[in-house]
Amino acid sequence: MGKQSDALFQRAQDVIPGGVNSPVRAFGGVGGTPPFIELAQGSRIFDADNLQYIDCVGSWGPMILGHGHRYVVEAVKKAATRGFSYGAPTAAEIELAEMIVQAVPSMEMVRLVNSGTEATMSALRLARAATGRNKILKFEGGYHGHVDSLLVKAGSGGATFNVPDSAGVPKELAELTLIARYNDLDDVRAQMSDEVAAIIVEPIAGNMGCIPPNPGFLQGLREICDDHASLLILDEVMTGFRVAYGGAQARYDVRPDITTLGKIIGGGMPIGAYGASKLLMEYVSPLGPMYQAGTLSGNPVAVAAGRATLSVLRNSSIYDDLEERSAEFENGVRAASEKHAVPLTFNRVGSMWTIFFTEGPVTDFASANKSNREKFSRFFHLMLGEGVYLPPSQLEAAFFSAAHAKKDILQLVERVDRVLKKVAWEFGT
Ligand code: HOZ
Repeated sequence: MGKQSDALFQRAQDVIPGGVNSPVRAFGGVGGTPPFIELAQGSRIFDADNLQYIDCVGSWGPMILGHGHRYVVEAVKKAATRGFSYGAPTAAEIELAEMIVQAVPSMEMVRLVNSGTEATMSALRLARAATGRNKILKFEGGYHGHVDSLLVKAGSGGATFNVPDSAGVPKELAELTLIARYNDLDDVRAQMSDEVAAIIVEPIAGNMGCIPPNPGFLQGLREICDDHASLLILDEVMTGFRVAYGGAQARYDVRPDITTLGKIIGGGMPIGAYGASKLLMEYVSPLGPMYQAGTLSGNPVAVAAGRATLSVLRNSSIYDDLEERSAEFENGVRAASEKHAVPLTFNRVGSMWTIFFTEGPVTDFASANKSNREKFSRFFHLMLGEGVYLPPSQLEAAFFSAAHAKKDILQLVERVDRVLKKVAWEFGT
């Protein structure tokens, strides 16, 4: 890495655990020093050494319009001049809530929170409050933020660093979390009982790399929940407004009981939301007995960025353009993999994707884990050297934005081709 990033990483490690404020970005999954970012614009990010990268992380998904979109920046500037935080209601938060319920019909009412973690934590509490049950079911390799009940067989950093079950979670609480294999309805049926408050699932897994649901998987979960009078929570923190304006539930035509959303509804600013039918949301305080609160919830600056982002997304052909460019990239990667005889699996839904270093197919956590991590790390660092910023773990999803122009895709394909040639040479085929 450049001299400045190296020095910053050294300095950071004295005062911040691992030098980072969120584990995956410490590069523990690939080794080396993370670039310290100073600026992001469009499809590019720039580090402290003034090195430029094509950004395929996009703040882990929300930057769907690219960095520094003019309209969003203007909205943020205007909101900031009116005050950063009031801890009181505003008209703008009603407008954002209205945009969300119009886009996602299963969310008749929505509560804004400050992160995806807060959204999933609150969704679980709501499911437990409404059903009077304590158990929940999640999937191995599924990650829903750092909620105690959900740091059991978790993906993302937990899986990357081999700590899928976090220390500090009381055993008695972890025991209430049942685990099933993603894309395996028989396993879900075997685990389910009438004691389960809810199944929580990423409709497209994004935290064990990108893994699409098998045809019928989400519908099957809906049926199993109905059979047991349990609730279905779709965690759309990554997929909401990303794979379609109405999220994965619109794309796959499945109606959850509760939905969680994340930073994309704030254009990348700290925000999240959970929502459901009016009947369920009436459990939430001050209407009902389930307590959940937050001074920064509905923060006016984040809400302004969110409204601006959603209004650009709503009135555009962005999803078609993203599909076209992402498919072009996928084809380029597949061709390079064949040309250099490097076996890999390219999983993609719209603009969300992962290149797994295994022949695949990759359909669940076990198959994602068959990837050759050493090869992935080498690929990652060679790509970084080529000016491409990928998620620094085999078990994370990458994202394109509307700012990734055709020429960016062409450059990416050329760079992947060069890098796979080196990988083939170094590792053999
Ligand atoms: N757990 C996040 C990705 N799935 C990473 C968050 C971050 O490091 O910012």
